[in-house]
Amino acid sequence: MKTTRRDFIKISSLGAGTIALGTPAIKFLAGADDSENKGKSGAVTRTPNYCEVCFWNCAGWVYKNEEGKIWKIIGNEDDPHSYGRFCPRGTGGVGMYYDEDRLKTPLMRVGEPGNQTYKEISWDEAFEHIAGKMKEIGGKYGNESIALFKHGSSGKHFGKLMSAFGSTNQAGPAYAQCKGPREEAFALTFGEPLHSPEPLDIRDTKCLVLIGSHLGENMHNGQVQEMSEAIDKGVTVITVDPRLSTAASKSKFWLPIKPATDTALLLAWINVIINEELYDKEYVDKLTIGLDKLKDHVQQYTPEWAYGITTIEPSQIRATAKAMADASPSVIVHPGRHATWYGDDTQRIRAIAILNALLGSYGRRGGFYLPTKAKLPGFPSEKNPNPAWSWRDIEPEKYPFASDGVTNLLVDGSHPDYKGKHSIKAWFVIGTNLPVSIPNTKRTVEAMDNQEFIVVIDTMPTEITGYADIVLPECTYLERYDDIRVSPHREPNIALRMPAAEPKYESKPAWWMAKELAKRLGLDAYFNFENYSEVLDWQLKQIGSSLEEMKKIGVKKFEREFDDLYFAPGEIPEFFTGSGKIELYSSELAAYGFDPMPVYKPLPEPEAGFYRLIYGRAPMHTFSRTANNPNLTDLMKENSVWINPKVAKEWDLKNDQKIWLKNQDGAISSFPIKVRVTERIRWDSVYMVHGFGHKDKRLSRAFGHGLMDTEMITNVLIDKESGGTGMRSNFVTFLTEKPEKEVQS
Ligand SMILES: Nc1nc2c(c(=O)[nH]1)N[C@H]1C(S)=C(S)[C@@H](COP(=O)(O)OP(=O)(O)OC[C@H]3O[C@@H](n4cnc5c(=O)[nH]c(N)nc54)[C@H](O)[C@@H]3O)O[C@H]1N2
Ligand SMILES: Nc1nc2c(c(=O)[nH]1)N[C@H]1C(S)=C(S)[C@@H](COP(=O)(O)OP(=O)(O)OC[C@H]3O[C@@H](n4cnc5c(=O)[nH]c(N)nc54)[C@H](O)[C@@H]3O)O[C@H]1N2
Ligand code: SF4
Ligand SMILES: [Mo]
Repeated sequence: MKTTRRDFIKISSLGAGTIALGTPAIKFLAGADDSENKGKSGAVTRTPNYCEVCFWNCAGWVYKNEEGKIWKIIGNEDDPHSYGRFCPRGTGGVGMYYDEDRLKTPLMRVGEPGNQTYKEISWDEAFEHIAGKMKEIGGKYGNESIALFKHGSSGKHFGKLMSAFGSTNQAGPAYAQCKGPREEAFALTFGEPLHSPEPLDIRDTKCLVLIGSHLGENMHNGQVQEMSEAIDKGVTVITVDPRLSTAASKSKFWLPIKPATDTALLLAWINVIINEELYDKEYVDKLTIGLDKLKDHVQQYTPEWAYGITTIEPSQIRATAKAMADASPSVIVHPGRHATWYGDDTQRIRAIAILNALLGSYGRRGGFYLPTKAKLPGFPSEKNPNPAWSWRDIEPEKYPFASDGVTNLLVDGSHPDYKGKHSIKAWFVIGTNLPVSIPNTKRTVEAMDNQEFIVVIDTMPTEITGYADIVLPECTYLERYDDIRVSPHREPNIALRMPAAEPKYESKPAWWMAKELAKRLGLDAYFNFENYSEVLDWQLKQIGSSLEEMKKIGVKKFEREFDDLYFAPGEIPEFFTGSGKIELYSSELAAYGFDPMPVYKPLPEPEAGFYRLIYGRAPMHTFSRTANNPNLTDLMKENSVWINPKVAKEWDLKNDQKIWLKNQDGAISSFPIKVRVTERIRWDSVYMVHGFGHKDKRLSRAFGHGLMDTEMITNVLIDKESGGTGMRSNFVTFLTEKPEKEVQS
């Protein structure tokens, strides 16, 4: 039966469990339908914004009703990230604004560190105290000893403040807990990382290979919509996943691989494509380097060899290799995004990059297009001082290919067991819930306990705020200006975020906090504006627009400067690699003592009675940030643990039964989780959605609902090239009785 876009979208929402479709406020991928506004009085107003519920940053319109209350958010039709439609989380962003559990005032810890009692203080007191501490700690150990952990738009404002203060010890989970290894693997192969949104020409592809990138549950909007379009046009989807994901259920081929063995499958595919001469000869000949070496290298990796490792039949491996080659060059072996799986992640994604190179998909229609972006000049400001050292110096030999701050390296430099010269003594944390986003929470907490001072800037009382000496309440993205969104895409485009309402309670935007702190640190010159709108207006005017114009249109697209969305026929481009070619064999990796071509290395297996813990996304939630959102908890209030019927039978587990989990290191979950017995998961693994099982009681809807996967992730396999933290190396067993354990909040 032919699948239509409508089916795909419907199924992707049903596949993930219990959600009520059609509630007026939240529709799945709600369109930019304005009809509800027709006939209303002129008092209905709309302001442009781009969504912060996830980092796809879709641009949309925030509507206020006749009473001036924020009422709904819909997509902006000119926006290439959303194509005018929002996902349930984006629509539900309204709930973030109305959440009555929000942080409301600045808070200061009362009493000893570790004591979680806070008193309300004024903004003035907060800034005086923080600036005093920064000067004191900076004076004792150097300004570099103050680190910044950040994620999201508001992190950038504190990034500016810290750089002006003299610390480039800045990092976010979007690198070492997410796409770090992928970025380095693509940079090593093609000379450039992929960035976000990834330049995948999904709408024109003929074959899409998803290797644990579960589009449909991973709701990266533009990609999901382009995939739906491709499905309408009859694309061949090949999904490699130990779980029958939504995408797998829509695929021509589902390869239910044994987890942790993907590199073996990728190498076998490379073997078939080279040996059966299925690769794009002209492209490989002219644009790449190292084919002969690669050919020799993969002779050992036959489909028959891979079968014993991956459990995927050789005939399936050959058939899928053929399907990719038939579609070449309009084929995408999806690079994934959350790439930190098994500690061999740069190498695994190098295999993906190599496969794309052999298929000639990079720079070709239906493969990877060549993105472009608007050139928005920075607001004039003082030059930053040169710090004496930075995150790389914490462990100079480690992670030579890391091109961005490594969060876990900052944790290492903050930990009491650190013996080097470059200790971290204080943390600023903005927009990231570190105890749940960085694996091995115990170590993160030890590092925090070892700090002289911690400031957390958040919108909600999530776990991280409990470790702060000072908590600063940020207003939501619906109540503030932030930087213009400038992202790479098929055409240059920009989007505006502006406040739709005044900040609720005493919350404030991060740009204002950074500016106020700068004032008290004598760094005013770096923040020489009164309101952030001045910065935006100045920048926009440099590129022929203005704040006034952007307030009306929200998104502006520009012409592409050159007609170079794809390589021209016969063109031999130069790549930013050492050789100027696409490197099938990487001399750079070899020079640093790493495998120049990917090698399969077996990983530890679970003991009897234990199952590999794998995790992923649900369409209606983002990480841990939405678990308390009233609109989204209505759609899904807790996660469940997927268990294969064979295993459930052995353990006598029933659907909806509540169980606790224990991992290989004896870590026991704080809360129980409901069992979901399903054929959709292999017998050797269990699966859950990340982001539930909150431990802070101030999150009234999220506290104690479901289980936090991070609690079970104590064994971390670090990618030696990039520093990415592999998190899928943990094994759990089931406890059917409530364990003796105190739950702390
Ligand atoms: N176990 C496990 N760990 C993971 C993952 C996983 O799947 N499982 N996924 C990894 C991936 S891919 C990523 S990208 C990271 C994500 O890591 P994080 O971005 O740390 O994820 P969240 O859990 O959503 O935490 C976001 C925090 O920012 C706050 N926040 C939200 N909006 C704002 C705002 O506008 N201003 C401010 N100041 N704060 C705000 C939220 O309240 C919350 O405390 O996690 C990584 N870690
Ligand atoms: N709704 C929603 N969408 C999101 C987010 C969100 O929080 N919510 N977060 C966004 C962010 S920042 C990121 S990084 C992306 C992450 O999303 P992706 O990069 O697309 O996916 P992952 O989370 O790595 O992959 C999860 C899938 O990998 C499968 N898997 C587990 N182990 C293995 C294995 O060994 N081999 C293979 N082949 N598959 C395996 C799981 O069964 C699951 O289906 O999602 C983005 N989109
Ligand atoms: S994909 Fe959804 S949550 Fe993410 S930015 Fe777009 S609308 Fe917001
Ligand atoms: Mo991510």
